This record gives sequence, C-alpha cells and structure tokens, in this order.
Amino acid sequence: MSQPTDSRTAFVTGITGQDGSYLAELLLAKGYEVHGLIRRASTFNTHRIDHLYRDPHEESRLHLHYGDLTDSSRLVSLLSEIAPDEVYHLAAQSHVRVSFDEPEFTGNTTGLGTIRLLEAIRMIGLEVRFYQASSSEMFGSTPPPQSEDTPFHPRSPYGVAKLYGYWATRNYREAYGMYAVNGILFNHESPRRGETFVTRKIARAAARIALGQESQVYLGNLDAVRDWGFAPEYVEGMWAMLQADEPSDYVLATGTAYTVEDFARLCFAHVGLDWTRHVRFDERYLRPTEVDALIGDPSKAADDLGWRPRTFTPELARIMVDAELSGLRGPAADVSPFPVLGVAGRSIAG
Ligand code: NAP
Ligand code: G4F
Repeated sequence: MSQPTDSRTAFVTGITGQDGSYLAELLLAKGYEVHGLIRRASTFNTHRIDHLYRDPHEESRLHLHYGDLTDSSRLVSLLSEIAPDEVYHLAAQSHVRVSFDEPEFTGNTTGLGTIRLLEAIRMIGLEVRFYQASSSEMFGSTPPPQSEDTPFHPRSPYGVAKLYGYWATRNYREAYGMYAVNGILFNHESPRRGETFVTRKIARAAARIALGQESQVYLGNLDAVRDWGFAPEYVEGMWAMLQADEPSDYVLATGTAYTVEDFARLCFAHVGLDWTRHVRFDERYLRPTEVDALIGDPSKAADDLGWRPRTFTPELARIMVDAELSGLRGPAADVSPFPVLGVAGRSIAG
C-alpha cells in the first residue's frame, strides 16, 4: 500500500456504524486527519473502530467527539473547532422496520439531523464539501431499474426522512452554492453490518446452524428483491463524489437483483445446508408497507467517477458467512480492506 499523502481534514458522522468504520479506514489510509462524531452510550459502541485507535499519548490522526444529531449547538461548536475540508454525513436511525415503530425519532435524526448539519455549516460560513448518505429506500414503490432521474415514492418513515435530507442537500447546493452532494446508495453489506439487517441475520444464522449452535432462523418477507453490494467499495464511491470538479448526485449499486430467499439459499449452500430446513416465517418481521424491488443503475457514477462494483451478491454471501464462521471459531477476524494503522486498540469510549 502506498504511503498516505493527503493532509486534509474530514468530519464523519456515524463513524461507529458499518460505513463510517470503513470510511474512516479509507480516509486515514489516504492521509486525512479524521474527526468522528460518537454518541454517549451506557455500553461500548465503538467496536467497529477500536482497531483504529492508538494510545492517546501517541500521535494519532483519528479524533472522536461526543455529540448527537439532535444537538444543534454541539454541531456548531464542533464544526467551528474542527473546520473540516470535507463532511461525510452518515449518521442516522437507519433501520427501516424500526422507523415504523419510531417515526418521529427517525424524522428528527435521519431527516432534521441533515438540515441541522447543513445549517451549522452555513451559519459558520465553512467552505466544505458535504456528502449526504441518501438511500435507494427513497425510490420505494417506483419500479426498477432506478437511477438519479427516477421519481421517488418512499414507503417508510425512514424513506420519508431520507427524502427530506436529500432535498435539503440539493436545496443548500442551489440556494447557497454549497458543494453538497447526495450519494443514493443501494443496499451494501459486510461482516460489519448491523445484526438486525437481513443479510447479516441470515449469514450469522447459517454459520451458527452449521456449527450446531442453533437450528432455525425466523424471517419475514422472502420475496423482496434487493441489489446487494459490498460496503468497503461503496465508501470509495462516497470519497470519489467529493473529489469531482462539480457537485452532483450519484447512484451506487451493482445493477443486479436477488431476493431475500436467494440470499438465504446462497448462505446456507455455502455451509452445505438446505435453507428450507432452517428458515421459518415470523410475521413480526413484515413491514406495514414493503419496498418490493430495488435494482440500481450506477452508469453515471461509472462514467463520471470511474466507480464500479467489484463484489456481487454470491461472493458477498460467502464473505459474510466465512466471517461469521471464523468469529465463532476464534477471535474475531474482520480483515480491513484499508490496512493503515493496524494497531490493536483499547476501547475508545472507556
Ligand atoms: P449504521 O451501521 O446503522 O450506522 C449508523 C450510525 O449513525 C452509527 O454510527 C450510529 O451511532 C449513528 N447515529 C444514529 N443516530 C445518531 C444520532 N442521533 N446522533 C449521532 N449519531 C447517530 O448505518 P450504515 O449501514 O453504516 O449506513 C450509513 C448511512 O448510510 C446511514 O445514514 C444509512 O441510513 C445510509 N444508507 C445505508 C445503506 C446500507 O445499505 N448500508 C444504504 C443507503 C443508505 P451508534 O453506533 O451509537 O448507534
Ligand atoms: O436488510 P433490511 O432490513 O434492509 P432494507 O430495509 O432494504 O434497508 C437497508 O437498505 C436501505 C437501502 O435501500 C438503507 F437505506 C437502509 O438504511 C438499510 O440499510 O431488509 C431487506 C429486505 C426487506 O424487504 C425486508 O422486509 O429483507 C426483508 N426481510 C425479511 N425478513 C427482513 C427480514 N429484514 C430484516 N431486517 N429482518 C428480517 O427478519
């Protein structure tokens, strides 16, 4: 790997999440100074980035700050202090099913959180490049393939909140000339995916069942079609969007379609099992309104940014099941695609 060369500063919200952790690695590998927003929790919530954390007495380019998307004054003070060159806004209540249970909270964090951040940047007068983590969930019931020109029809409080963030980002670009862009990302997964998203839930179950630790997994709608890519490749696309000459919105996707049932078949087949013997239905995992099919068209990102997916759903399923198996057999073996620091860390929030 080449030596880091960049000396820019990035501020990353959602740094403790799946994408935030890969993005922090990518930016540190490029030589950035990285500042991340973390929430105070009663238990440790930094396991995805602990390996990036050096002893505080050593020189480190990763800095973490307590804060919350609902706390405007904290966002203003942090941005004033850090004065970043780039802001990657990834934090959100990101679970679609949960957004039906907590619609107001989801609107407050996932929707209003974006405008709080944009408004903080505007008030301070920062010259930054701003990335908004928009979602294919905004397309909702509009049939595939979906591109940057496809009309939106969200089908969940989460999708509605993300649409607010999407338009806020476009509006600040148009109204104030900010370099503010939307990455409209289709589903992307990894061994670091939250345990309650369907790919991780299935991969985990297949591994545990293969090792005799459980026998069944309960799922909801098996017919939904998704376009599942590999998260580390998608954070490369986020970075590329902020390096373009002109700000614009981009879809990142693989352009391929698999059902939830397909994903279960792939994971269980990888450990030599028949999925039909282990998957059971539980209506609690159904949603009041479902998004039936998301299949993205990433041509604009390929043409303008040179971004292309390299990992497709069958390989993704194997990567995720293998990671679960090795985690169950020994110490967690989450191999970083951006090996830069490689320093085993103590816990950050401790
Ligand atoms: P994730 O793993 O659920 O991470 C969400 C992050 O947001 C976590 O760091 C979480 O902190 C933080 N967060 C939540 N509420 C917050 C609040 N009120 N204040 C501050 N931080 C808060 O999500 P992800 O999969 O990495 O996705 C990253 C972003 O892309 C999200 O905005 C998501 O909606 C969007 N997106 C994801 C996909 C996908 O397929 N993964 C596709 C399209 C768009 P804790 O660790 O403390 O919970
Ligand atoms: O893994 P999921 O929960 O992801 P979903 O709803 O597509 O949302 C993810 O992708 C969005 C991009 O389009 C992101 F914006 C969002 O933040 C999140 O990362 O569910 C995928 C599909 C759904 O159709 C769901 O109904 O799987 C179906 N499903 C079936 N059984 C299940 C289950 N989903 C979950 N989470 N758990 C189940 O047991």
